[in-house]
Amino acid sequence: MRLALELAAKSMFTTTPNPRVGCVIVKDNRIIGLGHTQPVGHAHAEVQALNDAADKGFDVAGATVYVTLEPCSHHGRTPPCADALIRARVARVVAAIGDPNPLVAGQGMARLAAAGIDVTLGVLEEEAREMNIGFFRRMQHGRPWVRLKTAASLDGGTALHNGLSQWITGDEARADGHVWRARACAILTGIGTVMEDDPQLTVRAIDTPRQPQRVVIDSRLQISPHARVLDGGGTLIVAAQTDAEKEAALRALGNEVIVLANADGKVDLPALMEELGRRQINELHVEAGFKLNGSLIREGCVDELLVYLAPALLGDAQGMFNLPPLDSLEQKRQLGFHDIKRVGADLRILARFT
Ligand code: AOF
Ligand code: ZN
Repeated sequence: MRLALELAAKSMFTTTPNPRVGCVIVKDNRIIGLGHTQPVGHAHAEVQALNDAADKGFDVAGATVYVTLEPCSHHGRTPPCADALIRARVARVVAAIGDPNPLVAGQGMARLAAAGIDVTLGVLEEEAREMNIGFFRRMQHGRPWVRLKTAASLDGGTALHNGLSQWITGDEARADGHVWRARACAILTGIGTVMEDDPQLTVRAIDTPRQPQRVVIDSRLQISPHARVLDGGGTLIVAAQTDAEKEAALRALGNEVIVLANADGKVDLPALMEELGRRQINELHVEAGFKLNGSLIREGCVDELLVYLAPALLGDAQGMFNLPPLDSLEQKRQLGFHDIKRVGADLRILARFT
């Protein structure tokens, strides 16, 4: 199963909106087939592994199949993996975790068991869930897993009081940040960052076969048609009020505009998360300024902070999150450290809201 998880990681940047799954087929104490999920519409991990074994001339009848997600039982863009395993007459299927997709949800294992195959569920379950944390979140809650990335000095500063912000963290941290961008289904920022930094919001520091969907929160449709985040089109702009002329101009450039307003006339952030869930966004990567960061946290739209901390002090500087002052410690937002790693000269912290 550990090997199957390593195979699943090979599809980290490519399978969205499908989960990343790995599969290992073993017979007579030999590994005879390996597979991992192909891009959407193509083979699932199990079918890849069955084909791999067949290509190498092995007969999989009587073999044991280790797979990091319950085999599917439905006809989606591809036929059910459970049926392929039954046809191949494997003896045993060990799955790390059940598929939360309501179209599957236990039926894959049930179908295998009904065909007389020995089934085991729940091996390295936590690791398997982590591999597809966004897919699980979307299937179970209809929203993406939201990871908010920021970089700051050791004293939490992101920009000088005069607004000047340059690279605080080093090259390694920047490249590492692009790995997190690459695995996300979508990258979100705000109009403030677009106007100040003119970011492209693409993955450039590492090789990737797929660019995430770009999303800009722009309540009053202030975005310039020349903003680099619109390069090549395909960007989703989320406004709180309509402006037919501006919308038409943005659409003519191949972008999409939607209006999602709350009672305060701002973009309704929780509604946006639901909308992104409907659009099959599993992992949402946020790189925004301290105001939007604060609003997303206040509205309960953030699951995880990805913070790069540089060993430097900026003094009286802009913080990472615009949050209101508290009167008592009981009101503090509690997180737990999920992972801490040194990246180049900097620290990378993954912290989750509890
Ligand atoms: C598996 N093995 O490797 C993956 C699975 O439209 P389809 O046919 O590609 O089906 C997509 C669904 O299949 C997806 O939502 C999830 O439930 C399951 N993914 N299942 O047996 C795999 N990636
Ligand atoms: Zn399948």
